[in-house]
Amino acid sequence: MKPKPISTTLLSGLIMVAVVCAGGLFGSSVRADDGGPRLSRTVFLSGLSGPWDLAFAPDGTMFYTEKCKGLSVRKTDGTIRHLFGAPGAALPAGDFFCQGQSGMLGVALDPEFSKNRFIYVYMASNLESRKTNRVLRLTVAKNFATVGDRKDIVADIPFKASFNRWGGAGAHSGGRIRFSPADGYLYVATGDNHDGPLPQDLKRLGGKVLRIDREGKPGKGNIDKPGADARIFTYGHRNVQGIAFQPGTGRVFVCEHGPGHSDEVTGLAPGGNAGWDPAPIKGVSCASAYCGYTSNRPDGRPTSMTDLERFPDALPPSWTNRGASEGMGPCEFLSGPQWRSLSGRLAVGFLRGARIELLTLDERGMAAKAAVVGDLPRQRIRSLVIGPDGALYVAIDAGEIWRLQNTGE
Ligand SMILES: [Ca+2]
Repeated sequence: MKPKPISTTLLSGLIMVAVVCAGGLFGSSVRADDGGPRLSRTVFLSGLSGPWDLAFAPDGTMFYTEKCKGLSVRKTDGTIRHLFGAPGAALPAGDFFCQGQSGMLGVALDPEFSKNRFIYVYMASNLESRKTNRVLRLTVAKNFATVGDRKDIVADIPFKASFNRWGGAGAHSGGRIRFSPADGYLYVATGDNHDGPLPQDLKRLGGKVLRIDREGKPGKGNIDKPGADARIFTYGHRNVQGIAFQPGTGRVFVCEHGPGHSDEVTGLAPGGNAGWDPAPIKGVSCASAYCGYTSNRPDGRPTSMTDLERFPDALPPSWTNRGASEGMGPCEFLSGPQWRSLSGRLAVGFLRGARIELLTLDERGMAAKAAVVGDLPRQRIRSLVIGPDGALYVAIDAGEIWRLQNTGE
């Protein structure tokens, strides 16, 4: 999210999605009402440093990442142990570093964790002279005190190595990782690194959603295009921060930062192009050859998050925040009887927007309604995860993890 859009003032939590979209291309833009549901909130953990993501074992043991510290675990008796990453961890990683938006980001547990004890993290690594983002698999000891057997299952996700006109090193790294309960594959969100051609480049892994097995091998039914890296599920993304699987359908939705004019929620389909192409079109020049904050086209219109003129088959967004980009972050479906009438809604967190919205999707996967969760402190929302107890756990940049429940309706 850089540079900052002009007026960013939010009035009483209203989203400024405003514009009714021309041609009906984005019929999914809906304005949130701010009289949305109120959830009960307790602070589950505090005193953390930049918590980025969390994942639960079936018994309630919680693993969490902190961007510059690494991976830690909170056992069900409340004890905490720093497992992996920075010095002081049970297993330090000499190649781990944090810079800009990068560091120890997503975490996911293997669907068969109880049997294989596998955990996965997404982290920045300087193991090779060219820094990359990696997906690592580790094995957790029975007593949760240590991890070992590191295996780097994806080692070649691009990393923005140096500052340019558009921001510092480590920008736009994506970083969310989630296993699909429907197909058992690991989905990996990557970012465009402020690199113009990267999202539409099918040989490189930035600006993509990858879909792989637990060894890092391509999933069956991924992209089917000549020369494409077979680990790619969808391409043409800017900086996906949230991955969520719809209960009942198993369909995957991603939540993505916009460049100052629109964040997006998008339902994915194999091989789909999400329509982001910040490379200059012929006759246009952009600083550092990246048009993501300006225009990639001769007529000067802002580079579109979903360019349906140039990519008519692009994946249409389910929801778009066309008034401003507010740093859309994580997303997660609410599911289960404890959510009552809210079950099935997609919870979406915002960083700069500092709120959680609940989207109601129609049968096509398009947002039909949106509501802001009421009475929450205004904090940058970094991660949303449903725990084994059915509650929604929320990591905020200010160093806390909350537990939200529906006790109101
Ligand atoms: Ca898009």
